[in-house]
Amino acid sequence: MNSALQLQRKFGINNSVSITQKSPGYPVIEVDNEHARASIALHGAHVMTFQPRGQAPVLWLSRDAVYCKGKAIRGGIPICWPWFGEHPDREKPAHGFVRNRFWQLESSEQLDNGCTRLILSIGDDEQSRSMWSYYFRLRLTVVVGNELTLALEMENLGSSPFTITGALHSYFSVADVSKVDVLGLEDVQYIDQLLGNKQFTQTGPIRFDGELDRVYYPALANEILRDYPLNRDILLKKTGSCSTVVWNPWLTKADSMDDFEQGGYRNMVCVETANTAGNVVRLAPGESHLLGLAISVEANRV
Ligand code: TA6
Repeated sequence: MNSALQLQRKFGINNSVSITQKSPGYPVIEVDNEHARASIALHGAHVMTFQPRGQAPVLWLSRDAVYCKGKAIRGGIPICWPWFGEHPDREKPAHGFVRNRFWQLESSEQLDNGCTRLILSIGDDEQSRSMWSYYFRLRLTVVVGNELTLALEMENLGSSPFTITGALHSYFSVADVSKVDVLGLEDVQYIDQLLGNKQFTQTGPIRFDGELDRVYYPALANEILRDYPLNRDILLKKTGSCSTVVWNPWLTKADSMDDFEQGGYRNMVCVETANTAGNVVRLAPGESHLLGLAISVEANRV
């Protein structure tokens, strides 16, 4: 992988894209255009921050996040692939391995509408095949504008079919987790990961007064994270995802994670654009699938 300086020379764009580094060998793409600011680490192709002009930050990022190879960044939008959650073989990392590895930056482009488009990719190698024996390529296209869009294209490059689960595991920033509603999942079935994966049906908005960890399926509708103190709605439009995971660790679980800043659970909600539990993605040789998410902010429409 190139150094931040080499990447800057190749991909930097005046008044739009610069390449910095969290530490030597840990490059970060900083986008600052007329619509918004954002930052993306090449490690995990991890969107860390997104802030449209005139808005408070949209993504939550832990002050205690760890920036080193092999450790997923706490916050932002981790890419969970090719499996979601714990692997039966506990030797293998939770939420797959692509969030723990450096991706390649393929291109940076300033668009006529003032948005900035970045493409990052990763493929299989000996190390990945030692954990998961398939041949694949992932390509993430990120467009930073007033809306942030992510399009994760996953392709089977091998001669055997494979199935995956995965998610865009988005951490959203909220003023107070006890004063938000998650809308769009009303009447959807969910499994409660805290109650032995028992199945329930959602009635009304999702609200938080303690640890919550649920997989909603089938969940095809767009969702809204309504933040009453900030008087704003975070709109989530998704494609290629049939399940949605909603999570807040609350105090005890958050405190058990060294990279979760003290009290940070009060200012974050995960609404994750997923394919997991009842819905896996099966790719035949040569086939691909697109998992997409568009994040935008509007004044609260209540
Ligand atoms: O998305 C919810 C979840 O699966 C939780 O159970 C919790 O494990 C969370 O993901 C974070 O996982 P991580 O491996 O990033 O600490």
